[in-house]
Amino acid sequence: MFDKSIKAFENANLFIPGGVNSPVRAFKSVNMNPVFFKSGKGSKMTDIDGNEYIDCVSSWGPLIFGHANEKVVEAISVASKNGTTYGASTEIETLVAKKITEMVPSIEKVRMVNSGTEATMSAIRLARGYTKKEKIIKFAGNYHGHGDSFLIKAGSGAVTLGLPDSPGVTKNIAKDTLIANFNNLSSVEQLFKENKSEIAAVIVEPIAGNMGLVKPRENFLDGLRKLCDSHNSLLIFDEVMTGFRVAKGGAQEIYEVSPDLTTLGKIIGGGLPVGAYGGKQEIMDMLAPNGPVYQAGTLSGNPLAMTAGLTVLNMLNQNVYDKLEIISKKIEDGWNKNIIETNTNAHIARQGSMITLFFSDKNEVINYDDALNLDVEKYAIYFKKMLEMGVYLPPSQYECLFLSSVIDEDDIEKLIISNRMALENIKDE
Ligand code: KE4
Repeated sequence: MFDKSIKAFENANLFIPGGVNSPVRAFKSVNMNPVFFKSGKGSKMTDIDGNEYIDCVSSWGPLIFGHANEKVVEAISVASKNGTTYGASTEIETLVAKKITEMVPSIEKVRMVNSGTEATMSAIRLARGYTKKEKIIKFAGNYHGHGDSFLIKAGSGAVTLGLPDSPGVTKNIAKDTLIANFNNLSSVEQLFKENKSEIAAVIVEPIAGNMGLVKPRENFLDGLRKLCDSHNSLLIFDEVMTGFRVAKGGAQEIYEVSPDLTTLGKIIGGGLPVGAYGGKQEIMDMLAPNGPVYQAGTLSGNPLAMTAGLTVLNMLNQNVYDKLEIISKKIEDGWNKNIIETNTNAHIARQGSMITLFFSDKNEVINYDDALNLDVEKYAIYFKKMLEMGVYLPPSQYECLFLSSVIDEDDIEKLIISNRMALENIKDE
């Protein structure tokens, strides 16, 4: 079933560290060789052995309209005939920036970069420059990309591989990153008390997606807002995954809490490399060339990526989110029924089209400690069974599914039947 992928992985390992350009793709935590893909169309992906899968990862979020969406492909091919990059300004950058400010009211100005990591790294530098303070608070299990300041108790691929604190991050950097517990306001209050006026910013995934999906508890985000206001620190919402995914205005629209800065990525690139950070004009205007905080990028605002991103953003309307909700709810309900009827120790967390099926004795995961107690071995068996039945899930229990709007009724039926068979199979293991 995977002969060509196995060969391709051997070959990749000759030239690429770990055979991959991003660790989670190595399938290490699901104890199997990674699958190599050759094409995608709509809700399907095909690997180099010719196996077809329903894609439940959507490239970790960007592909909200599925693979090779006609409008996106057409827009990119037209744009590419005029060239691929100029290293100089283009009007489409302004159109994307304007669109983002219209969709996310807390963003008055926005700067484009090339990845979510660049967005979060730049946002905390800006916060430090603006507040003239040096420390930041992040949350155990949150992942904000691979910037040095964030690789402390990081989620996603870091926790997946058991590397939440990476070598290479100096003590001097690490000392300025304070760790709080997600959904635990008193852990944040305590850090503010111990570090008085030294905290530049609190950065949080408003809906955590890198320890599996963990929603904020009542008043958690509002409590962070109040703490930042009373200590003259900035609140940064890392919406690289949730932005334009869970609602047009992201998590901040759903939970009605306005951050000072927001980081974005994934969907705004329409499948091409894009990140962005934005917020209050007064803060953003601290950035060079007007202000003293420096940040730059050769391909930032690249015209192809902007074209793909704007095409996707222009297609996002309430009907899309309503459709995603119907699709996601049907899958959640079908899987919950299977969990009950197979008497499996598992439960589902969902926010819109972001879903995680947790293998756990507990009936909810609310923080990193809960996440560390998940049955990752059972998840690995489940992942493999679903893969063999033609369903592509995130190769880690510490990630989310990202469903696309092109998942149809046949896909839904197959996702529910496959889940049932995989859960029954696990019982027999
Ligand atoms: P990138 O640098 O990978 O574009 O974005 C970093 C990032 C920042 N903030 C949040 C909340 C994120 O989830 C991410 C990256 N997401 C992971 C998936 N959980 C990327 C997958 C990977 O590392 O290959």
